[in-house]
Amino acid sequence: MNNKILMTAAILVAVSCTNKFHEGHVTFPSDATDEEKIDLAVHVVPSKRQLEWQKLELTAFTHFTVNTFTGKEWGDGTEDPSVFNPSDLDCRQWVWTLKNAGFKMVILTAKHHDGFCLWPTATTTHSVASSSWRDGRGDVVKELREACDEYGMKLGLYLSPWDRNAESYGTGDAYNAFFIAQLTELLSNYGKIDEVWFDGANGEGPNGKKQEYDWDSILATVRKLQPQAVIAIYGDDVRWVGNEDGLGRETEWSVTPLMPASLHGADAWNASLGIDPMSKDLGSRELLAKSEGVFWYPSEVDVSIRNGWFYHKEESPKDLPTLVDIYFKSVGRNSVLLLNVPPDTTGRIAKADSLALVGFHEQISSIFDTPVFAGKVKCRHDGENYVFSLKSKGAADGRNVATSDSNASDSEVNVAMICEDISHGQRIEAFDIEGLTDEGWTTLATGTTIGYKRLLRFPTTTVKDVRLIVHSSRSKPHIASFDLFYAGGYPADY
Ligand code: FUL
Repeated sequence: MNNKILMTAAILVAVSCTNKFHEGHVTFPSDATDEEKIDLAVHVVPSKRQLEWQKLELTAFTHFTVNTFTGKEWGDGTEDPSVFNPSDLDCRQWVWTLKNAGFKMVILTAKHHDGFCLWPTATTTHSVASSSWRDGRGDVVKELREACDEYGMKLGLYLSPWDRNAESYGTGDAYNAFFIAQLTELLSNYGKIDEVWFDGANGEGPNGKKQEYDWDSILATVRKLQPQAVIAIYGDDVRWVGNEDGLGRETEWSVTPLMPASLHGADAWNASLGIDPMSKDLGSRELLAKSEGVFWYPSEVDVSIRNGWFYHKEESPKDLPTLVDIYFKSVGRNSVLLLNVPPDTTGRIAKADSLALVGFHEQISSIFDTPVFAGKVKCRHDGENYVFSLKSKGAADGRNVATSDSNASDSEVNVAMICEDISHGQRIEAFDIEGLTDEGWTTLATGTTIGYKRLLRFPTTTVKDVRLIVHSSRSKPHIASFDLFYAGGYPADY
């Protein structure tokens, strides 16, 4: 081989190294420079199941158990199973209501901290089989499964690791075997499960002992039985956003040095970086420089439509502006929204909650169904910034566009939606949205991260054209879409 060929081969290797994508996580070489760390972080991409999950955008929780009937938020495990007696359980009504409100998955609390199981498990008598509901022959998980199949809804399951009823809780191996047996039943007998939710809330057992979980075996059970399911919170696919208020961060990185708590050494790793799921900064360049690796660990925003996670008749659903605000601050901040809609004591979603969901869906649809500006994006580099403008009229995906010729007339806009193509990782760090007004190009909104989806609201402005200026990106940005909308007078105060 002559020198020229050798050099070409070396360049090809170098190029293919920087272009190599890492699914899920990457460990930095010990001698990596800060720049090399950034470059590696850019090439961390979601796994297939993480990507599918991210696209759902709207997912729902249904918190339902003995607490629904006792009025508690955390049962203590001493509840008499006979208190569980919904008079008119109707999972079809749950799924129909959620489906019509735009939700793509429903996650049921198959077992909450009180240990009561909503399916007739062989692992304990503390379940629906001991309740008076349907003479002990009912199975909520099965009924929900059937309703999901009927309406084309994905199903996820919440199984609380903390169990205040199980005698073995806190003993280590015995409880791990019990927990894995429950998980095995749920993941073997109820068809395709797309998300498994392991709550971070954990307390001591009745004997005062803290349970040492065998997370390796627990996660391996999910991977073996339902490989397409994402594992949330105590899992390495989906990260708790860090609050229960419906708030994603203004700067929300899906690629982060935060090590999922279920992985070995996570406590020490995260402590050495001074971070936890609630930290404000989970992805800055400074943090990457201190870290030895990064994870694709995207944020899920869990919040309840009411104050409590369980139904309490004295509580009411959040009002429409609050729900729409939550949408903008979760889905619109690079997160999946997991909105809890708790069934009531009849076993149905209460009318007030259904109406709140109808209003929410109508408002979101009225804003986003008809973009004012949309189309294929054209990118150029002006020597300093990447500038994206809209190449053609009409939305790339065939939706109607309110202004058929964006150059022909002035149009009012007050909402922007930008999406990065995250199959190339997450890259953008700072951007402006500009509109062409009678005074020339004017800044409409400013932001930091984009990720899967970023929504911004700004005062209504009349513009002839729009463009996105990316001031800072970790590598060449890949914009999947850039659309502008007019939300009536709705977000006028932002
Ligand atoms: C928390 C739990 O303690 C709450 O009861 C609820 O299930 C929420 C989603 O997670 O950690």
